[in-house]
Amino acid sequence: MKPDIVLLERMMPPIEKALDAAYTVHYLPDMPSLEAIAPRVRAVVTGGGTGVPPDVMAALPELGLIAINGIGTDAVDLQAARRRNIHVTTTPGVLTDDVADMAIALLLAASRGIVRADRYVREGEWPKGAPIALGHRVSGRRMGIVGLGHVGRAIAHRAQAFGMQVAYNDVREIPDAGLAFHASLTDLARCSDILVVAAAGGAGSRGIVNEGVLDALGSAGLLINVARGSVVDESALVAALRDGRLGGAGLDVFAHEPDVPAALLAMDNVVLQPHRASATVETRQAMGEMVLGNLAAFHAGRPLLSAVV
Ligand code: 8YV
Repeated sequence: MKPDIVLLERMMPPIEKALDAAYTVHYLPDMPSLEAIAPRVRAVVTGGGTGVPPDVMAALPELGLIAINGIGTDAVDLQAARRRNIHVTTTPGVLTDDVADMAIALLLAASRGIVRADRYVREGEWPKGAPIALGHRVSGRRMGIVGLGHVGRAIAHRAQAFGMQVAYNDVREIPDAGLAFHASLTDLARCSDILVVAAAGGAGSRGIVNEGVLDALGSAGLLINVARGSVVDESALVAALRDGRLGGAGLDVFAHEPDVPAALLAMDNVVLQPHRASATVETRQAMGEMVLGNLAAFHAGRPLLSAVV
């Protein structure tokens, strides 16, 4: 008999096909209750942003594995997992480049007005000779990176190739980083034209990009977020953009996904993405294979491929 697993977030079709071949998959949003299957479920699969709601974790007494299709663990109660001897796995390494690419895509799109200009062409404004605002140069500008993990470093590498000056803030200085370190996030923002959020979500980073940081970035500054909406005080961000205290933003993540503040939808100095930084065929395939590998190892009693708990 195939083991039962609970799926909390859809995956790409070939991965779901492989899941279906090996497991009886219960897609949580389609289920009225977990009660009937709960005693048989030893593993759940979820996304980094979705995580596992506490009531779902509590409803599965035999749970032994939470396989995250992503690197963020902030939406899973890791302490509860440790207490209950539940393993938690992620998909490290394979999505770093795509997330860094998304940061650069948002940076270019917001700086050069790519989305606005696309609309200008589609809406027939070009032949009319309607005025369109100039963009801003990216090369030579100063980028501040919030969180210099794997993704932060990959963003730094790309920004340097664009001739940007890169500095960073993290909980502590990273000796071999080769980049200017600012112990204060406000100082980093003051010394940056563009602030890129690449820090892990969770209690330690909640709201660290606050009103003071946004004001330090200033009215010509640009905020890019490819990490977690929770790292930025979203109300302060909306207010700063509305009041012209911040120049623009490129956002892939939000505080209450999939809800995006209505005020942002009306701003054309803001570029919005629906949490898609790792959403390429190649990366989602590689992530899905890691999830499949972790599930198979767990059910066979072999060592897990990429356990964080
Ligand atoms: C994914 C993410 O979009 O890695 C993460 O933590 O949030 C993203 O890469 C997500 O995990 C898939 O839902």
